[in-house]
Amino acid sequence: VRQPLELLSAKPGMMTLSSSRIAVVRPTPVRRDGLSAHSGRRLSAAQPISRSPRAGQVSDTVQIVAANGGKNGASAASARRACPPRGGSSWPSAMMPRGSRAVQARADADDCLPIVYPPTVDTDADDILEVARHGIEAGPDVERKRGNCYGCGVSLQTDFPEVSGFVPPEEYETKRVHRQLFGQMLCLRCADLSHGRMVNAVAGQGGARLSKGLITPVQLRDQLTHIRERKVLVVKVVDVTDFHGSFLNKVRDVVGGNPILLVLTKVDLLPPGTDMDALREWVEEEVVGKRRLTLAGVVCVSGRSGEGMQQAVGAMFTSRKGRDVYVLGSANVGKSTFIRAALKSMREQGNFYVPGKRLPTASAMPGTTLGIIPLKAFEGKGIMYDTPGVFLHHRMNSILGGDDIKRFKLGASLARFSPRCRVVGEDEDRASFAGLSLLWGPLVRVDVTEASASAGLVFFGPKGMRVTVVETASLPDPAAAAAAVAA
Ligand SMILES: Nc1nc2c(ncn2[C@@H]2O[C@H](COP(=O)(O)OP(=O)(O)OP(=O)(O)O)[C@@H](O)[C@H]2O)c(=O)[nH]1
Ligand SMILES: [Mg+2]
Repeated sequence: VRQPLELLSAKPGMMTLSSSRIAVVRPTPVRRDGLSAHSGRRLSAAQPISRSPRAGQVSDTVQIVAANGGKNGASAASARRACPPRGGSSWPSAMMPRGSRAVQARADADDCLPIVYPPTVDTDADDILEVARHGIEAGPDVERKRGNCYGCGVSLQTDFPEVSGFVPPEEYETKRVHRQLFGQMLCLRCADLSHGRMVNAVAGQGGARLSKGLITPVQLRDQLTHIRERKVLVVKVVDVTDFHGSFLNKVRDVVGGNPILLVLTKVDLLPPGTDMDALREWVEEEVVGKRRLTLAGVVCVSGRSGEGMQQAVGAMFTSRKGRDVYVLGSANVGKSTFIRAALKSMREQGNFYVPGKRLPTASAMPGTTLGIIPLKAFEGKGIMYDTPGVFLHHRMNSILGGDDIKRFKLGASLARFSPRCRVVGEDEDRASFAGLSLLWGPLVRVDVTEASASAGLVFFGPKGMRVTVVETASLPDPAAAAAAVAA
């Protein structure tokens, strides 16, 4: 628990949090029919996701959906600055909640994660931010050879096994002799990633320092600059569990006037019973109504379960009108998985010219795809391109290293937590959440300064992160704690 938090969009229905500051939670009364008690307007699509924290209680509900997202880079910076170095179970005592032993014991007993735990950020905070914001050329050059890895698109090299694009020299030579350097070889990193290992290739990701062979976020993004000069269909992939955080607000700067088909993916992670029509309606309101972004369509899919893929493929065929298709979005949203599922769906519909093997690598490590990967997905000339994800430094999965992403199961289905107003270790509920703090795993702290007696809090997040209620007064003042760390 490093810093206070900020509630970024104090709208009823759905909110995303960044690692910044939350001061007051002001719940909006919700009528039983799902309309706002204030305006009578229909509430957001998130409304049907959770009706009330407890059966029969419908009013005054605040929902917080997903722990990642948000926009506040400055506070992410200070949060990182407040992090002790790796190996830091030696979290300074000033940062520990008073009575944290009791909390810890209870947490262990409940099989929770430790409540006070520094993410293992192995970095100098200023380095990461410089890289994330301005991009600094990555360390010593690695001489890369002709040919690309079909999994991640990076050009091949035969000298540094620990760097992306490595293939053994003998294998490279054989393929070169047979003129099979393009679309035929998988680099060692991709093989590792597809076996579940979290191998990073991007400077700044999880605090990785600039070093040999790491690619910078700017180098990745620069590969997208030609898209606005071409006439193409853009498939913009957004992670439904982190809608605002993964949205890429400046998409028009990247794609120019090209038509955009919006794909909301990972819908399998939403709680059962989520109303997809309401979700789509809410998204259209967010995107077309508020951001004035013209869209060719909105589809909700799961690249993992295949749900919605037929509609997505249909929408793509209708909207592309002979153009090539670029699939883009922020890092780790599920672009490569979407492409794999789209190609599978096309093959199932009898399009056997679509490749069935040597497909882009998908993995839980942000920065899996490092180069543009062309795929012959359409009969005739049409090409579908997988692209490197755009790194957004505020996203939780950019801040955390690969091991912690795995440990907190950030990509796992959203579990629902409806904590009672009961402080850990006490026998009775408090009158309201006012004056209490909710510790969501080791990553998020919500201090509630005002709340009515009937206000409940419902959290949707990774199963590995439990919610624990403590008194705010038992926690250190965040500013003082940060100062103590700095000292
Ligand atoms: N549950 C679920 N997980 C998904 C879905 N789509 C992708 N994932 C997971 O999300 C993670 C990232 O998927 P990728 O397809 O590699 O994402 P990407 O956008 O290509 O990532 P980069 O190449 O790093 O930018 C992987 O762990 C996938 O298994 C989905 O529809 N449902
Ligand atoms: Mg990818």
